[in-house]
Amino acid sequence: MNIDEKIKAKSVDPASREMLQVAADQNIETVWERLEKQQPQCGFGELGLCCRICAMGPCRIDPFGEGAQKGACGAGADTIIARNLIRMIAGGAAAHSDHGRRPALLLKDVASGKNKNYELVDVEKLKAVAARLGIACKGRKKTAIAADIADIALNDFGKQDEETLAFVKAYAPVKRLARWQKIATDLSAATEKTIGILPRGIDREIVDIMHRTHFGVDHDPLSLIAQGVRASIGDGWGGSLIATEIQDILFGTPKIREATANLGVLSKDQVNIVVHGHEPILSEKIVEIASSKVMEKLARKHGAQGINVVGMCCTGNEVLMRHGIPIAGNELQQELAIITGAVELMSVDVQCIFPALAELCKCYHTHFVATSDQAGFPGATHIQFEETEADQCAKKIVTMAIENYDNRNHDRVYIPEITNSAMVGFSVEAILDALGGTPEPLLDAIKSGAIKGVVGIVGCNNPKVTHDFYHIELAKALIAKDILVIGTGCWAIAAAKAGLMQTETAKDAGPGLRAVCEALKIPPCLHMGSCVDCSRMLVLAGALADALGVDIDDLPLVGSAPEWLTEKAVSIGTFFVASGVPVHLWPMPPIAGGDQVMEILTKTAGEVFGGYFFVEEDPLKAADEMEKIINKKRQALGI
Ligand code: BF8
Repeated sequence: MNIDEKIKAKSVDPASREMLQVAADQNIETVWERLEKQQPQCGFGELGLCCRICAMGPCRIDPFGEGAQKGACGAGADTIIARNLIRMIAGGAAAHSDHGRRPALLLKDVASGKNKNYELVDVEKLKAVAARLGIACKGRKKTAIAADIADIALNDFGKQDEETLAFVKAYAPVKRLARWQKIATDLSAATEKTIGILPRGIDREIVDIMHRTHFGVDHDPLSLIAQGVRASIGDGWGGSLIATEIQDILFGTPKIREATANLGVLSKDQVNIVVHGHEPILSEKIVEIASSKVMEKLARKHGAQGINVVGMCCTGNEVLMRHGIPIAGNELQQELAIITGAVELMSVDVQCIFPALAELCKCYHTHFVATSDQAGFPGATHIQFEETEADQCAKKIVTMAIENYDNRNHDRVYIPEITNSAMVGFSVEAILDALGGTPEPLLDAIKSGAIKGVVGIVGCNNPKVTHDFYHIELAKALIAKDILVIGTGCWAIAAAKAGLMQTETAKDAGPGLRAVCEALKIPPCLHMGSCVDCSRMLVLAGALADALGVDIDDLPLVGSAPEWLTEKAVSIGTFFVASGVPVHLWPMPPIAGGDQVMEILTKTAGEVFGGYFFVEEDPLKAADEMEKIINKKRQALGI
């Protein structure tokens, strides 16, 4: 297929390029065209200088110092920027943590016997989580242990006392916990105002942000950002971690396995069902029901060769990690999957789902099915998912997809024949297994310099950046420098599609990393899961820090969100920084209009937490900067 040069600039992914060409030929609009129509975008908004918090607004600050320097209430640039920024953190932390609440509630219902649609699949994980939380296991039924875990998790959401979250205390490394306490004490003494860093209730910290950013409450950039940090810790070491750990108990802890990635996983002659969004509770059932003999028979009756369930975004990552379900693509490919004309049904739950899909699906035979009470899509078919009727709901969805195969216009189908294989499933447990049960071999490789350090890459696609370009170039540059790359979310999907998660890719790594990968038979880029699974990276960092008797910020670790888009990514970046990890970002977040906010996030944070933000547009320069940081940390550790 001949691809226009303009399309090549939109994505480096060959399958996406083909589908963008198909879309252009059919005159179908995608996110790229819609973004183009938004140009030029508001310069005040880009710098973070627009305030819409009260009805005197919208107010804006003139970045050139000539016009207004204060909003109508008197709020200056840094107050406005800090308020806007922490509202982003609140949005991100709320999305992750509310996701975590669902499996916690489900665990409680499974434990009590109220929900018989699900089971406690991973008893080993159940006991490991219980041990962390100090719950006795000996001689007790697994349902009793599960009930205790669920109670502790649910209590962490709505706690009203000043005590730190149970999950934070159980999982954060000892030195980091003490550091957070000391930071709060020092900041409070310096400002003569009580500033907290350790999160109380997960929900409470989010409400606190909404309260203090309300008109006329907190105007101090430092205490505003400190609250953002507090809520982000409640997300990373609280809500997200609860999601990961309890989903592992309910659905199994990911193990290393082979899988396939990119739009070519859609099938020409099977019923294609795409599961898209973030919460795996329904998609687990869709995968199970779709693989049943009854459904297979029904699909054949309708002329299909079977049923092909594939994933998109993080719901896709969840079923990829646990079952090896092929992944069709990352965030910027959600529309492209529909444009293949081969999708009978796309089932969505929550987060990162374009509302444009509902209209787009009407141009094809595709059923667009929304399932969450929290996510309405005008134009979608809504099939309400209730956990207590999960089997029935999944049957209804799978049957609907099969029956829709009759309506497929085979002449209109275009599936790019492009896929790549990937080794996935690198939970902390799977990594430790691959290392022989302890982190020692990884630590030895780091100490010897075979692996110089580890970079965790997370986050999204953003049409302001050529799709997947930054993700791939950065990862390639890092592995060539003997830096192990781990990551989640849309980065992980980009890396899988680009072949960076194959053991053979070790040949493109530096000699040290290559030798380690070949000895352990692992790729140089490790898929650690969905975005809530950033908690897996925190747990790994914590385990390494504890094993060395140091704090996380002593370790040669760096984070990056190189094509970030969502508020969740802002929360993730912030909890990495709070945990002691320097974090690279691109595109530029909306903070550049405030000198004080910039200073706090790029410098003061480093002095206080050991982690800080830096921004770089060029992936090779970003990789150089990361190597510098890693070398500095190595030097300080004396390795
Ligand atoms: O949670 S990486 S675009 S899909 S926010 Fe969304 Fe960003 Fe993708 Fe998963 Ni994460």
